[in-house]
Amino acid sequence: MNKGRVIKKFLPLVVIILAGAILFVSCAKEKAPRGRAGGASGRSDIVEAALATYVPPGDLDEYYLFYSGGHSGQIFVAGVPSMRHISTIPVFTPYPGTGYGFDDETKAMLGEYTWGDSHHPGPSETNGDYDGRWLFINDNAQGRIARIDLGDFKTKQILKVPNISANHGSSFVTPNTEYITMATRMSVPIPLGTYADVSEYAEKYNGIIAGIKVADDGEMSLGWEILVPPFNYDLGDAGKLVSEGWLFWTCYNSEREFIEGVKLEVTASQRDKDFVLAVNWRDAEKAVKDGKAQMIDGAPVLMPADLPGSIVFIPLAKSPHGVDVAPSGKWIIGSGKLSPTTTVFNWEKALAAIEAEDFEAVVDDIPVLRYEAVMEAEVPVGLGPLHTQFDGKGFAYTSLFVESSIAKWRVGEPWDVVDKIPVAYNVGHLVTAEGETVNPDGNYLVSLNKLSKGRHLSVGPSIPESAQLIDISGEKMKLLYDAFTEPEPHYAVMIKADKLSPYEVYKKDKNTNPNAIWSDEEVRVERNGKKVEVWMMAVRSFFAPDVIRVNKGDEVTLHITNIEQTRDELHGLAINDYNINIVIDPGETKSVTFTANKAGVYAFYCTNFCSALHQEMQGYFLVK
Ligand code: K7E
Ligand code: CUA
Repeated sequence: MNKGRVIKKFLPLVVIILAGAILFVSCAKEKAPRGRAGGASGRSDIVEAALATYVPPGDLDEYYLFYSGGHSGQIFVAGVPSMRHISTIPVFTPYPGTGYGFDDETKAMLGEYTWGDSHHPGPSETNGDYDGRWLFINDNAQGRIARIDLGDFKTKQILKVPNISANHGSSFVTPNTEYITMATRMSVPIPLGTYADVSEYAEKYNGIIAGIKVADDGEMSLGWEILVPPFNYDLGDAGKLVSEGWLFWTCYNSEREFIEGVKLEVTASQRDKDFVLAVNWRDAEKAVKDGKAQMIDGAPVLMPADLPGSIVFIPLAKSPHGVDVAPSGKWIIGSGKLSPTTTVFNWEKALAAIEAEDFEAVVDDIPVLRYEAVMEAEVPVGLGPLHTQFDGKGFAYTSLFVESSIAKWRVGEPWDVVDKIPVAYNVGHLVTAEGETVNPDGNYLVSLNKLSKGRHLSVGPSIPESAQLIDISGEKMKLLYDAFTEPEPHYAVMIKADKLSPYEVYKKDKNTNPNAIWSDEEVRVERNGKKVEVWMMAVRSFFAPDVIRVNKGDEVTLHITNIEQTRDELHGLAINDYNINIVIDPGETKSVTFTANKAGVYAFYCTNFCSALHQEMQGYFLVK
């Protein structure tokens, strides 16, 4: 065949391909509707998924996704549906990128610890809906809870609570942010610091559950604690609507054993059922007010006997993990890691059973509701159910760790599984858009997987965690996107972007820091014996003063104000070889105190690239 003939023969085909390509490009410009099967529109699932997650340059995502950072002690912020990582909020861990843990204030907040294990972000709520004010998060290692202000995305408070050992069943927030949960995951002798051998586990070890009170300005304080049997209190949730006023925790190891050398995974799986613990927080609050609590290590601690009718166990199979309250508040959904079903409890029936004292047993003064009296359904979701979320359309989504998939099931008769999707791999938590509010959005689900097994470029043996975005707007779930984060997200929350209105600079007139300065005239150095205090200013592109003279052994405090009122004009202050790294946002004032323990000449400079002459933003710290 000569060339001419080949062209003639294939020309029609080339025209068709070109026309197809043009059509595709013009289609691609429209945002693909979510939840349509690829087949119907003639596009492949991959193209559909790409269009559904594509957020064009300059456009913004529809939701914030706040991932807990696990033992990195941080929170990661991403956008949905793009899944792009936008920011990291340091909480329990110093973070040089924002200077967190380097200035006096954040250093004091972190105290003696340089890490935490953040598991469950809990957004503040008004009438059961996210209100965009704060985000709370627990430390599973140190019995702490933190508050992040969603105005500036910064950690404002870290509260350490006495008697709590490993705060895992936290931070679950009541519908009007009255209380946040805390609970002991690993029972120990109370108060902390008491010695008793593990051979005395059943008699001398205890769990504690706690209610953390939140003031109108977000300030957290300990409301009450309750001494509970030495089980492992695991996940929690706050009741709403029908179950408003109640808090729930799952627990395992109701065998109350810790036998040295005998695996807990064996001893804690002997009983067919463990429990969900339910507590009425208003009654606990009242009991403390009525003087029923005893002070243990500075904390008001109630005994279950102080709370008749206000604390109950509900039996749940088997080695429970997640407990999740449905949007109506009527259904309390508990999942046992070793059970092939997830269990739905009817809270109206539970209230009636409490009223009628319809108990099957009493454990350490805590009545146990009769399973048959309160159980509404056992939904055969599949193997290893952990956590459940909701879509606002009458369906629930349960993560199946063992089966490595997510089950979608009907909340209501006939309580059947309607869809399943495999995930890669071994999902822990999952989150739907505003999925634990009274009013879930549906739309998207993120599967927080424990293993990623090579679905990304290899980075050696220490690998990232995987999160998969799934479209839940249609009948069938559809996988859209694989994203990765540093270790190790447990739970995440997805909040509609327009619920938040972060500010972009600290307004000068709102800066109440007594050490703030705004002009050259206020720049000064004061010496008082061996104490040197410097009021310093940073602005494009210089520091004032640009030379600081001290003597070896002086205690130096620098108060530095970034006087910029322009968005994105951050400055940093690093003093070389002195481990000083402060980042000051526009309009912000920070202080850092240290001892000038090395003589010599040390340069300081601005770490944030702030202007064309950013490199010139430097000075000298002279130590005689
Ligand atoms: Cu990883 Cu909520 Cu701490 Cu389940 S927990 S997976
Ligand atoms: Cu200021 Cu660079």
